[in-house]
Amino acid sequence: MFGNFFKSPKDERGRVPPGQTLTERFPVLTYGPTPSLKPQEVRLKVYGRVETPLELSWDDLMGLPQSDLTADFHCVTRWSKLDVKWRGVRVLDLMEQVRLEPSAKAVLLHCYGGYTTNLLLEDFLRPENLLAHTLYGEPLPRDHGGPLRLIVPHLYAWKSAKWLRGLEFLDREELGFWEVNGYHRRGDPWKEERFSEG
Ligand SMILES: Nc1nc2c(c(=O)[nH]1)N[C@H]1C(S)=C(S)[C@@H](COP(=O)(O)O)O[C@H]1N2
Ligand SMILES: [Mo]
Repeated sequence: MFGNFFKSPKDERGRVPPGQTLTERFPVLTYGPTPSLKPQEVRLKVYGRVETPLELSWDDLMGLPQSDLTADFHCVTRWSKLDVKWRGVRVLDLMEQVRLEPSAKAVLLHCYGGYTTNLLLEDFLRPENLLAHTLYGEPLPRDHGGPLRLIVPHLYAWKSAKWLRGLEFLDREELGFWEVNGYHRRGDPWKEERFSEG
């Protein structure tokens, strides 16, 4: 509270995690191919440790409440971009449609193109997390993950899965693509959780 009292909203102090540099640009970071999907082709599957698996169409997603999010974006390759403006469906609004089994502890995010990344439920079920389809008021560009990507602002951006296709709920943590290849299982930029210790 007091920290913010003396700052203008755009003040950068205290917003750039250790080891990061600000950029005004919005670089594209993709490993592997960039899928090409029309919104009407997108299906979002919700499965695993859920009482009833779901498959949402684009129209289903657009029928859910729509929310705006302004959030800072931190890539583990050491660039950060402040105040990125997204619009989409909050994870918590989507999860109103989903009944998790009590054993559910984690989620593995699956993407068109084969990329995966993992989150614990406590990191996934946060009020700011968004399934984004709009960036600065325009349809989310394909190279930034359009038609649909996840945004998880409090962790490094490799957790913000582009071209999202599935949420697989699990009773234990299962590592995703970068996490298997040496990145940290959680990825908190304020703790510089860049790489796994192992
Ligand atoms: N499907 C998919 N999602 C992904 C990636 C990817 O290669 N494939 N890269 C991640 C990484 S490392 C970062 S930094 C952000 C980059 O998002 P941007 O390309 O919109 O800047 O997307 C993340 N989500
Ligand atoms: Mo990244």
